[in-house]
Amino acid sequence: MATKPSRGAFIVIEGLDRSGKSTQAATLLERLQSRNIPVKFHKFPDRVTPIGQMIDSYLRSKSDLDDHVIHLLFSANRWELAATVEQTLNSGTHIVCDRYAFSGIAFTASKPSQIPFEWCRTPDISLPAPDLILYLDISPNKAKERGGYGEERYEQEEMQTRVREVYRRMREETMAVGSNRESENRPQWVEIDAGRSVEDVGKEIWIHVEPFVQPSGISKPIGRLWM
Ligand code: 2DT
Ligand code: MG
Repeated sequence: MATKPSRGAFIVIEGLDRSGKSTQAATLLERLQSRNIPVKFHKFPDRVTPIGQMIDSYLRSKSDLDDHVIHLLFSANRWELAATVEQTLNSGTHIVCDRYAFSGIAFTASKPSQIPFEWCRTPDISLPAPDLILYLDISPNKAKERGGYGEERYEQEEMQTRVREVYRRMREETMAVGSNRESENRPQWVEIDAGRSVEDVGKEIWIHVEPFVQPSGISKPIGRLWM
């Protein structure tokens, strides 16, 4: 019988709209479940909670909010699930999460209002940190070719181009923060070329995920964002 992992792995999928996050999250979930590996799925924004409903209304342009306010709501939407995330991981169940704090920073910092990067980062400080960030990289041009963007806020090429720049910066900063510390405490940021076929991207994702979901589990404590 497989021994219970000391804790589950926290795996986040990030990327531009139309980069294939949801498809790949579903594929990964299936892969894990078919191997009887315990896993739970989260997606941010979680549009179901009262805060999530405000976010949903904003994204569908049914309401307008100050850029700072909506940023704080996105962060609060993660904080309302933070305790659950920790409990799930500590119970030995892995988490696959479609978007997290990195989306929060990338999108707000890309707005014309030019809110400082550091301000954007602050509300998410000390949230449970992922062990692995799978960043699905695609050019906004190529993403657009995939049947076009939807009707929601932010789904325009110009915005997506700026968002990609901020993701690049975060990738560097995530590495830099980690480099001052024990390498085993560093969240791993992996960039995946998402312009390829669903199968190829899925295969590469699995190569990166497999070491994190071994029966021996993860022995290091759950990290905190940017600490
Ligand atoms: P989906 O298309 O994945 O439902 O996302 N966003 C998301 C933010 O601006 N801040 C955040 O903190 C998060 C999690 C990205 C809806 C949009 O919301 C953006 C796209
Ligand atoms: Mg979207």
